[in-house]
Amino acid sequence: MNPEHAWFTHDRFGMFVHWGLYALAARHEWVMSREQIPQGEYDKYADYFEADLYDPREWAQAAKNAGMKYVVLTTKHHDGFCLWDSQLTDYKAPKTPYGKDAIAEYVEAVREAGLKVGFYHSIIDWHHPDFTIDAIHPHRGQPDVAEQNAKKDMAKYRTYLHGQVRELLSNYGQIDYIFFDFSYPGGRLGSDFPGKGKEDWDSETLMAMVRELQPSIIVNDRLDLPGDLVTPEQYQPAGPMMVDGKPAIWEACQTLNGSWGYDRDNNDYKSVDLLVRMLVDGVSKDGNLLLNVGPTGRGNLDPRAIESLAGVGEWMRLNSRS
Ligand code: FUL
Repeated sequence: MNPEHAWFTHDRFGMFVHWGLYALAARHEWVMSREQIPQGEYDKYADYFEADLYDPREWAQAAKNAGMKYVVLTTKHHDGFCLWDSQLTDYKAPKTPYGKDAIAEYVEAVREAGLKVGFYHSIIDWHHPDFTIDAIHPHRGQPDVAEQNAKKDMAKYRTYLHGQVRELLSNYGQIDYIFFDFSYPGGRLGSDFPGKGKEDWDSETLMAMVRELQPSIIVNDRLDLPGDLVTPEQYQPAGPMMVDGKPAIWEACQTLNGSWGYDRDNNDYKSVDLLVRMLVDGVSKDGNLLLNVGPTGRGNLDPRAIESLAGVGEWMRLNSRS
């Protein structure tokens, strides 16, 4: 293990934050794909992105009170909307009524709270004009998909992807962790789910750039390349995880209620008891827990999430190590 990554297995517990335009729809971060919402319609959410209750200091405080030691925020999810002031697109928070670079504020607040700073970054992008329409793309049902795809050039998207990651890892000081997403089931050629894979992202070059820009960063395993850790999603592994027969660093990512993005009418919250058990279960198997919150479209944490985190915090105050 890289000794610079020792903090990660020591700290064990982090906060995942899924926040973007989908929070305004308030019914899951995949809403655009699930409901096959055309781009023109989905764009309207950007006109209402005011984020008037966005205060990343409150997020950081809630994380800290829960005993979490790092935070990982979506810079861009699959819908392609960027929370930072990217020079490579206008589809970004600074061009909404909110008008600012939300990532700059986030990084400052999290660092100030003494927590490690992480980014989640989607390598798929349903907004980019050169990103081909595939089986999960919101436009998959359109009658002229083949004609549209014939005009798209994934090489241009790749340049955009690399350029944006360069911005994120150059302009905000030290970034401790990056969670790339998404790995298509079956990779690029999975027969019942033709997707995309490391050739589409040029993952080797991307990974080399990440290491060059941020030598201490921890990178996950979703570029279709081995990373520094493995990331079981919404399940607890049966025991310590292994890769190629060797013990691996791993982190389960889990939701509070089954949705990553804000899902207003979903009351299916895990109990505090279950959340604590998941954390203990993971740590006992030498793993981390990255527990998600999905702030509302206005940027605040839902009271139900605050209550869950506070409950875990109570247990942590009596039982955690520093
Ligand atoms: C998945 C994504 O598709 C989900 O929306 C979420 O971001 C989860 C952490 O990773 O692959």
